[in-house]
Amino acid sequence: MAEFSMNDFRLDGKVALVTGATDGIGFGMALGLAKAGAKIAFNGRSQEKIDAAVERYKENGVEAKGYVCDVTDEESVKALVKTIEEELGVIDILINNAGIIKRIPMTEMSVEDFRKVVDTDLNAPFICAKAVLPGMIAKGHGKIINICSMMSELGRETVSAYAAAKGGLKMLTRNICAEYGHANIQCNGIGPGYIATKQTAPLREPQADGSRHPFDQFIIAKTPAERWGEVEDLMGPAVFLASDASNFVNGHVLYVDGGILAYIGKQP
Ligand code: NAP
Ligand code: GCO
Repeated sequence: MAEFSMNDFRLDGKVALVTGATDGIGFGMALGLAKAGAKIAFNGRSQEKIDAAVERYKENGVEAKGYVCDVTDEESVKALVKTIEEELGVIDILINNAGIIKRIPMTEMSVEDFRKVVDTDLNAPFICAKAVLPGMIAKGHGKIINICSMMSELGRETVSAYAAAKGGLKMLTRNICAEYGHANIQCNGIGPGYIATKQTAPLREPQADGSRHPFDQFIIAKTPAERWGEVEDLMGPAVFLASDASNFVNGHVLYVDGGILAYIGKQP
């Protein structure tokens, strides 16, 4: 029997691409992977944000390589993967993190807006996974982590496109596992609960009288941990799913939600 070692959690020498890691959850997970030894490549849509992020990585002791690339554009993603292979090496770990949300009641939502969300949150993870898989197959191993959501399991008012995309991403995760598990590729999801980032800032905005936003109060009441998650809460789970310690974990979505999915919520 192979011996277990804490080194199985290390990522020394591994090349990781974290999409949309100029800020928020992606930035936090990329820092986590770097602390475990991985070389970090990340992308975003503007040079300005990339430059600012590279500086923030440096302040945290990480030499990350940032690239301008819109993940919805297949040619741009193919070029990104080629450049990373030349500059850092073949990608061992892909985290499909880039994502957007539009909170619009379904009957008022344009088809264009619906498509834009699905394009970023579902089609782009397909494009990125498709681009890295050949290199991973040739190398004999690979880790793909798709950032899912509470909305991979639950619905709520105004987020039809996001829920459709994140539910689809859960199934894309299982399908990549089913199709490429034989090639020693593990594809898992992380389903963050409600995490304090730019994306959820409007849901935490204090009211004019200084009181907490009703949605903020609702999330505290719905989360057994009684708090919003922080990006740091995603670091350990990301390292685990990127490492050899999870080599027989495949097609799974790890919910990192302070217990939301286990709880019916507090009586008002
Ligand atoms: P965020 O702070 O808004 O960050 C999203 C990132 O995605 C940005 O850094 C943005 O980079 C990038 N991005 C968006 N569209 C892109 C595109 N077309 N190409 C390249 N990059 C793109 O949001 P977050 O809260 O950290 O969310 C990160 C991921 O976690 C998303 O998939 C989100 O759905 C998911 N999630 C969030 C929560 C939460 O509570 N916050 C919970 C569950 C799941 P640029 O602006 O630099 O392009
Ligand atoms: C919303 C939120 C969520 C979170 C997250 C939950 O409007 O309900 O933005 O969708 O961002 O994905 O896990």
